[in-house]
Amino acid sequence: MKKSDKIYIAGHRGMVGSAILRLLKASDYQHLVYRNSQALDLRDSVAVNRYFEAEKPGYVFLAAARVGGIWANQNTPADFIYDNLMIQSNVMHAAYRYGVKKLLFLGSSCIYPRLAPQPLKEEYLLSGPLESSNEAYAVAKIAGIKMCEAYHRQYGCNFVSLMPTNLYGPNDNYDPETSHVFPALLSKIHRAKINGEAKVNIWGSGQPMREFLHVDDLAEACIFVMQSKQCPALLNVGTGKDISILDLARLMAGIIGYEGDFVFDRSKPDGTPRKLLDVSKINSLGWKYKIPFKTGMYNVYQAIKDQL
Ligand code: GFB
Repeated sequence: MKKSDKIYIAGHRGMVGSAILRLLKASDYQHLVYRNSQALDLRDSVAVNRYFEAEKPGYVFLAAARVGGIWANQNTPADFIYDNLMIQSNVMHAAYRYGVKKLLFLGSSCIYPRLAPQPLKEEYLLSGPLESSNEAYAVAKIAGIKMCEAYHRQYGCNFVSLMPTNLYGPNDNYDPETSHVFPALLSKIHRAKINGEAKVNIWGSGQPMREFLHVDDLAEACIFVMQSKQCPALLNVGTGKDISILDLARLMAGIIGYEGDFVFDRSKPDGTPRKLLDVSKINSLGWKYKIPFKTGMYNVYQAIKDQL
């Protein structure tokens, strides 16, 4: 991928897409194209093909998706499976039809079986039942991975899939109902401090383990993989370290300066007990995360606290 190549970032306003766009601009890629969802609804195959016919990008970062935390996934599974299947299928098929040189598809660590051995290796895909709370999203993303492989096998398309762990960073979703745990707890603990509340509500038991990667590290991994001549069809990307939800809350409280207690709302789901990624494959290719968790968390909080 040269600086002068035309690069399409699908989902450029989302947390991942905007991080990729930021890094491409900072790295002096001069021919970046993108459209917001009002101008181009990626669920509309006619509109997507018209866009590809007009733009004919050389490279595509497929970061457009319907995403959300455990509660959104559990309550709106039809939206998650429909939107994600439509978006990814339209973009991949148009990328094939209009001769895209390479496409990078973004999935998620929830594609792996609920109780697969940890850390999760790429080869564990489809080796067991999925976590029920986000099965619709996971099945859509697994279909995307298989579509990349099928288009490679039948048409020789250079389509690869990257599976990030839980993410945090700029441009996250802070809605209390639909957000992921990182922004949700950061917001709840901040507000508890400001309002002098004695307790903060943690959904579930606080025992599940989660791994968190800064989205700027993910953006670097995406460009690294796009530039790689030979890379596996499916690659995990993460830090290889995880933390319990309770310890995450305690770490956040330390950074925010909150000294209250935590209470557990067991009416909310825990989801997968653990989903630590094995990142040895991408590490062996030469990419490793850089942003230490506590530093990343501190920087995110400083940037967002006045808006919480
Ligand atoms: O990040 P999260 O919503 O999704 O929840 P997953 C992670 C854990 O944090 C769960 C707990 O055990 C939640 O019960 N948690 C505690 C909270 N307090 C809160 C809170 O206030 N809000 C939220 N949201 N969680 C997602 C998938 O699973 O992982 C997505 O549903 C995607 O599809 C994403 O794959 C990466 O980590 O469980």
